[in-house]
Amino acid sequence: MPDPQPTALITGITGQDGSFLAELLLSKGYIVHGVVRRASTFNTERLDAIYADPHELGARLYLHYGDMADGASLRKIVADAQPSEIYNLAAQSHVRVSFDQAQYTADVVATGTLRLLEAVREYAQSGRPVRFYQAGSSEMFGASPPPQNEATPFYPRSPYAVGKLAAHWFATNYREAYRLFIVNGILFNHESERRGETFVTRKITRALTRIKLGLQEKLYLGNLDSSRDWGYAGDFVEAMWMMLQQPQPDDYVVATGESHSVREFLTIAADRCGLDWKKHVETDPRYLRPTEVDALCGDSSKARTTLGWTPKVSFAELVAMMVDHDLELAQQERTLAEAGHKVVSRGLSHG
Ligand code: NAP
Ligand code: G4F
Repeated sequence: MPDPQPTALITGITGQDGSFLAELLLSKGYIVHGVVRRASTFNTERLDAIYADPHELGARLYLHYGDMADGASLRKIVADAQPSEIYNLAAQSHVRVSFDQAQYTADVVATGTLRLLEAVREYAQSGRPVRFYQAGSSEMFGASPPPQNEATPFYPRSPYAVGKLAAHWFATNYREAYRLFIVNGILFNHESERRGETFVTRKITRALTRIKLGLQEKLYLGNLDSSRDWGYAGDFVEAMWMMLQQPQPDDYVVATGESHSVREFLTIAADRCGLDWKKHVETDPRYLRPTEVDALCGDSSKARTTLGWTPKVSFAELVAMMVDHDLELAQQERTLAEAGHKVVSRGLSHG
């Protein structure tokens, strides 16, 4: 029997995927609760389009302060929200940063997931049926050569990837030990105009469009030879939802099946801007990783056959969408600069 008033709880709701997923679930009639960590600046920008004051009639989005490092807050939020579905998207999700903040990353990504699973185990004992999505990553395959699917051995290459693998096995163990409906999504890279600006795709589209409009001179990057299976975040959150609608919990790889190097991404983005990237890009070793994941290309046959999932946005469309969006942002920045406002330098970012 479908839940008459489906209610979802999303950790990481302020992130790229969290914002797309919240929009998707609201469009399907869900009540959506999200975990937001306290910050001294606003971190809910990606939710601006869907946020309504909870006092307003008909509001269906509720935000709660909490943190993956704080099990008590997670237990309280789960008990208050009474969700029928939980999507665990919260993470320190930057691979390069995970080498600098290894213990913190492990705590949030791995132990944080365990804290949430414990809260869910307690909640499930009250008799309320609940389904749980764990945001796994293709980084868990790491050094295993492509194509990667559900049967590919894991070989993580960063503290982030090791943390995600621990979370994957915590989720699997809780599924088996307590017969909970828990799925592991193993998602390959997915991007959008909402992607964080220190991930390579957005770093490139932000910088090239600013260079085009004279707001920046150089773009500093690391390894241009690695390749990734890049899809569109809007398509990928649909797969998350589909996984929780199945009769049985399982694990699924979600990917486009097409892989491109960072250099190729750079070339296509620069072409769209009418720039020759070789005149503007320099390498900086600070962006290299002590251990790199060279090649990712997913085989998502299982998700396509079982879930009926298929990506809609092509690689070329994704690059164009991101460039066009960032060109508009750069134009706004230039207008402000021409009106005498200070232009912020982005060259020192650590991503
Ligand atoms: P993202 O944009 O970096 O968002 C991460 C979210 O986690 C943000 O809402 C962030 O809050 C929150 N968060 C970080 N630390 C937290 C903590 N200690 N307690 C509570 N919340 C915390 O990541 P994304 O691209 O949307 O990815 C969503 C999930 O999928 C992540 O788990 C990521 O590792 C995984 N994943 C992503 C991809 C991809 O290509 N995008 C692929 C595979 C797996 P703030 O906004 O306050 O920072
Ligand atoms: O954009 P990236 O930082 O993404 P990465 O490491 O693939 O991780 C992303 O995807 C994972 C799924 O596979 C997620 F689990 C994870 O949370 C995150 O969303 O780097 C992509 C590639 C790497 O090979 C990196 O070495 O781009 C290369 N790169 C080259 N120069 C750079 C840069 N990456 C960044 N961030 N910044 C650079 O300047």
